[in-house]
Amino acid sequence: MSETFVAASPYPWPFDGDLRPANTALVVIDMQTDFCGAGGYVDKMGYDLSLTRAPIGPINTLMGRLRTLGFPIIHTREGHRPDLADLPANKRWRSRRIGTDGVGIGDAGPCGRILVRGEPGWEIIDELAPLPGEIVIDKPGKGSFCATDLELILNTQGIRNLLLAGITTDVCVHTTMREANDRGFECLLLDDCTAATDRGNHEAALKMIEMQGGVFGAHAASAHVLEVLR
Ligand code: C5J
Repeated sequence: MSETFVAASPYPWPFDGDLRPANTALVVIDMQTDFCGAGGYVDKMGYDLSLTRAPIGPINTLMGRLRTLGFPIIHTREGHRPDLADLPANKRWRSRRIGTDGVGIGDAGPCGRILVRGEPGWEIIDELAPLPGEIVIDKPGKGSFCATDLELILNTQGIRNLLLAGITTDVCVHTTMREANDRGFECLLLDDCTAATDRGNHEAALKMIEMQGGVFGAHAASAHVLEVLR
């Protein structure tokens, strides 16, 4: 078997050089209007949308190349049932503390009810819309494994390596990376294909990965992935 390694930190990734479309998926996390669109949840909370929109271009480029090469693309959406039966009271309460109007998850906002499945704000943005046949995981939490069938799907498809993109680096992407790492998946978080609502948090989230020899996996710029896929 020929080995392929991405120039990553803190180690060339994946650990064993076994990087193929049959065992590697791109996971694009929560690129929804609520997290990066005008009038969505993050916008309403008053954060700088240019931060969470920055990964759109790099994800598009990488996703296009990976699709051409036959790598599976998996998308996730954070959201709750319209009856809010899966929305913990503390999550809702905390979300209502941000901003001045007391509006939080489950309440009506400019893009419909915030983080509620089926609402305009919950949709994945047009620029990164899933293609027919691509897997979309609906998750009620921050991690992509909690209360979803993601692990079953990855194991059934023989996928062991995960390229992680999306928003936000410090919350849903990191939680997913940690959950995946504990399940034995080999993770690479993509620096320019992820972003947080705070630049320092993004940088800190990258630095955390480098501890203990790569405590949750590794991270790299998407250019380094594109280099080895040529
Ligand atoms: C958050 C996410 N931050 N996708 N969700 O609430 O990171």
